[in-house]
Amino acid sequence: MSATALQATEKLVEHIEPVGTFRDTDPRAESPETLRARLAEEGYLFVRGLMNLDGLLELRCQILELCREHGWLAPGAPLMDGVYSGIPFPAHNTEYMALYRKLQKLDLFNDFARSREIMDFFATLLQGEILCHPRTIARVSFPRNYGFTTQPHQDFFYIRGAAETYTAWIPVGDCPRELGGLALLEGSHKHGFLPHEKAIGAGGNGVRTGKMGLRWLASDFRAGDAIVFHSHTIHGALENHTPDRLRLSLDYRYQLAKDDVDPSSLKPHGG
Ligand SMILES: O=C(O)CCC(=O)C(=O)O
Repeated sequence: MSATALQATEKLVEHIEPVGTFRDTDPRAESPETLRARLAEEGYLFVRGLMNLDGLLELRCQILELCREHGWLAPGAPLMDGVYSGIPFPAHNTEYMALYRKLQKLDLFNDFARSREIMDFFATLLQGEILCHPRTIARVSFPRNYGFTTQPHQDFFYIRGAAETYTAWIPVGDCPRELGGLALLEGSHKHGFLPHEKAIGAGGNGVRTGKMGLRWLASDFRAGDAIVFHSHTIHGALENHTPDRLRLSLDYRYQLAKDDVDPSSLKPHGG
């Protein structure tokens, strides 16, 4: 969809323009109390090198093999570069979902959500037994497919249950800003759960943020980095401005096992 066509739609369309970068968090050098206080104050933790790199790259390889099988990769380009073939964007409900169902069955995609590094991280942060939601999500975002860019929203809109549920957004590979990484609205978790309206893009719902007076933040992610944020933290995706690269990413969710959980979080994503 062109920029002009996007403006003409009745649905919410915001072009996120970050004005600052994330503050780095290092759980090896900072105490759990410091991390908890930062999460409460800023609504997120940007953790460099949290994930196991070998596992992450193996997962990238497996997802890209599926993309190749479905004709999404440029023939002849190195697999791990994730270069788009340039075919018309796959129709969401048919072609995209046909690949996505296979992706969801990858053992590594599901096991990676419960890998030791991230479970230990949350157990230390939240001080208790952790439930990792079985509703694991992966995304393949296409270059310049602007009409499908995730709009600003709060994950609580989708997950309900305990507000103290946290998303870990993890790019499956390096993700510089031009590849369309995650951005979030600094301090927005303090505004509570806000009304959502119909929006373009993944998920199809969003929050209007223009009048909130808060700053959008984003950074370049390296493979292994993760950003963890509260279910009320408003976030969205930057546009993938690259000419030909696929952006692969994961959304995994975590909470204390003793807290309320909505049954939908226990079912697979996408039905
Ligand atoms: O990756 C995206 O486009 C959006 C991710 C997201 O909204 C989330 O992690 O909750």
